[in-house]
Amino acid sequence: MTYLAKPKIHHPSLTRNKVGYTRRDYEGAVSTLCAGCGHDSISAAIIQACWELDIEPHRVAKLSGIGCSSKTPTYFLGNSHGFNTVHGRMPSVLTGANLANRDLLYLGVSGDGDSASIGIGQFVHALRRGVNMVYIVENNGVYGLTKGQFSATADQGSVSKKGVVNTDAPLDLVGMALQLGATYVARGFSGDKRQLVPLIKGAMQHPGAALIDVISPCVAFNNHAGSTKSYEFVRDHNEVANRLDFVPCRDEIVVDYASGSVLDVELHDGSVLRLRKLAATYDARDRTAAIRYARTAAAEGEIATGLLYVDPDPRDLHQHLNTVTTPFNQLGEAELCPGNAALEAINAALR
Ligand SMILES: Cc1ncc(C[n+]2csc(CCOP(=O)(O)OP(=O)(O)O)c2C)c(N)n1
Ligand code: SF4
Ligand SMILES: [Mg+2]
Repeated sequence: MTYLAKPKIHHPSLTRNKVGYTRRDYEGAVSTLCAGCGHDSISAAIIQACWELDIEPHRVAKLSGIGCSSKTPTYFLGNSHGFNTVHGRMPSVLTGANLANRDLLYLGVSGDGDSASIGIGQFVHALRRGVNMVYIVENNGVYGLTKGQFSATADQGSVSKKGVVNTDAPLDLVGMALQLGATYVARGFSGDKRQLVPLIKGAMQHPGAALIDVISPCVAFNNHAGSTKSYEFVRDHNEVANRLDFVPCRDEIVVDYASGSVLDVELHDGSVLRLRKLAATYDARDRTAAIRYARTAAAEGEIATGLLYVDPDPRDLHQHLNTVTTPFNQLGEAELCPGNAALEAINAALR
């Protein structure tokens, strides 16, 4: 209940991370979602990832749209910047904020309705522009907040709680992100925290457009027999491509299993994404192979999860536009207003 405030006092024995915060410092308000909603597990995974990565909460900007999923930023990172936008408009607000201040870590949280229905145009362009962000879609195949209508990610043939069969073809956000040029593409399951936390950590360290499509069952409207987004269905049809470990550059890199089954992807800052391959020949650095792998799994009725694609050397929107590195709020009047002569020169160049 939101009227029950969480106590602010911490037990002195709680473990602190390298920047001096306890795990509790990364929490938010008490969740008002239904008990058992997958979205709450994703919030817990985000809290865990930020604490383990020693991220200072005030360095994070969390943005969302409208929906049960988009409410969740209230329930984590209570000491971070937050912006709850209009339905489906999170990506453009995030893009603007990122262009104004590249020094923050941008976390976009959305739902399948928010991103794949009303916000599909925004989803598409933020990814193809390479906005440096972690974009998490909490995907339950329905509009949970408005009581369970099929969303655009609902599989063809899946059955609603009231027995209606979905006849429309689904949008596959992972397939789209791969095709659109996103440089970190993963799919997780809210019921598999062991897989999800490292996927989020890897995305947070990735300096480019990172999409994580997280299957997140809606226990109120889409967790019955006939749904392909229920806990039972996902557990039975989860085709795991790899297990990811994130090794920060400060930690020693130790190989603890057969090197043939391990792919180490070194990041710009010396950190390493260690992928223990479960699909033997799978190479997460091959975009075409990733598209093929995800499509083949889907055609066989399975859901491909894991880190499906990563570009170890990505470029982002700032590099594409050659923007100034200093955040706008640190620029002085002289830089922000170069004066009439400079404006005249620009206008003259356009005539
Ligand atoms: C412009 C506009 N149109 C429609 C709505 C109604 N609406 C609120 S949330 C929502 C869908 C949310 O679905 P999703 O993003 O999947 O979130 P979930 O609740 O399933 O987590 C809709 C259609 C709205 N708030 N604003
Ligand atoms: S309606 Fe569904 S998505 Fe919304 S809080 Fe309840 S279980 Fe979660
Ligand atoms: Mg939804």
